[in-house]
Amino acid sequence: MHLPSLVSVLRSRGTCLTAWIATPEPLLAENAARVGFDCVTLDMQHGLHDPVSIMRGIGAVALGGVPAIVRIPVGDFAMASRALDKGASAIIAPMINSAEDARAFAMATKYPPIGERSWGPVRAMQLAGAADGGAYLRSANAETLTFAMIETRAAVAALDEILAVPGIDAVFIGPSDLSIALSDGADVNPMRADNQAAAADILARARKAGKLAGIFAITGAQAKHYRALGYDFIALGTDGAYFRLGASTMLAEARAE
Ligand code: 3PY
Ligand code: MG
Repeated sequence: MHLPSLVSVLRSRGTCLTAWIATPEPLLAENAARVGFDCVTLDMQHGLHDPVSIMRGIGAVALGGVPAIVRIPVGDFAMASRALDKGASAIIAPMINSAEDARAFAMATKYPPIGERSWGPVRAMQLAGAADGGAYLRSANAETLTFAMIETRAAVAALDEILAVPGIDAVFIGPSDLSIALSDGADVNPMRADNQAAAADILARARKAGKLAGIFAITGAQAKHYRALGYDFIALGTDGAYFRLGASTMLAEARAE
C-alpha cells in the first residue's frame, strides 16, 4: 500500500481537515483515518507520542489510506527528521519565533541544496512507493511539508522573515497560545477579536509570500469558519474531545425519555 502525500491530498481536495491524536495508541490514529479525516496528525508536543509510537501510528494511519503528520516537541528538530524517515508527510514545529528557528527547522527537514536532512528514509520510501533512493531524494523536498507554528508576539513580528526562509512551506497558527500572548497572559480564547484579526493578518501575509496556511480549530463550527476564510489545512479537535463528545452524545440519547 502506498500512502498519498499531504501535497497530493491538498492538490485534489483544496483544504485538508486533520484529526489530532495525542494518545500514543495506533488504533486511535487508524480509526481517525477511517472515519473520514483528510489526514491525521500525531502530537508529540502536548500529546504523549514518542519516537516508537510515531512509527507505529504512521503505519496505522497508512492503513486508513491518508497522510500522517507529526507535531514535534519545541525545538526538537532531530525528531522532525526522524519522523520524516518514518513516513510523516509533513512536520508541524511549535514556537517558531524567529528566522533562526525557521532555518534550523528547514535544515533538519530538507535535503540539499535547501537544507542538510541526513539520509535514512527506509520506511518513508516504502510508504511513498519510491522505486529507489534517487526517486525519493528527487521528490522529498517538494512532497514533505514544513509548517512553522506562529503563536507568539515574537513570531508575528518576525513573520515575513520566517516566511522568506527557504524550506518553510507553510505557517500553522496556534490560536490558543497566540491569544495568551496577545492578552499578556490574561486570557486563553482563540476567538478573541484581536486574535482573529492577528490570524487574518498571518493568513494574508502567508498568501502574499506564496506559502500555505493552517490553523487549529477547537470545534467544528470554528473549522467551518476557517474553511470559509480559505485556510489550506485545519486541525479539528483532539482525540480526547472526540471521545468525550461521542460518549456524552450517546449517553444523552440513551437516557432521553
Ligand atoms: C495552540 O493553539 O496554541 C496550539 O498549539 C494548537 O495546537
Ligand atoms: Mg500552541
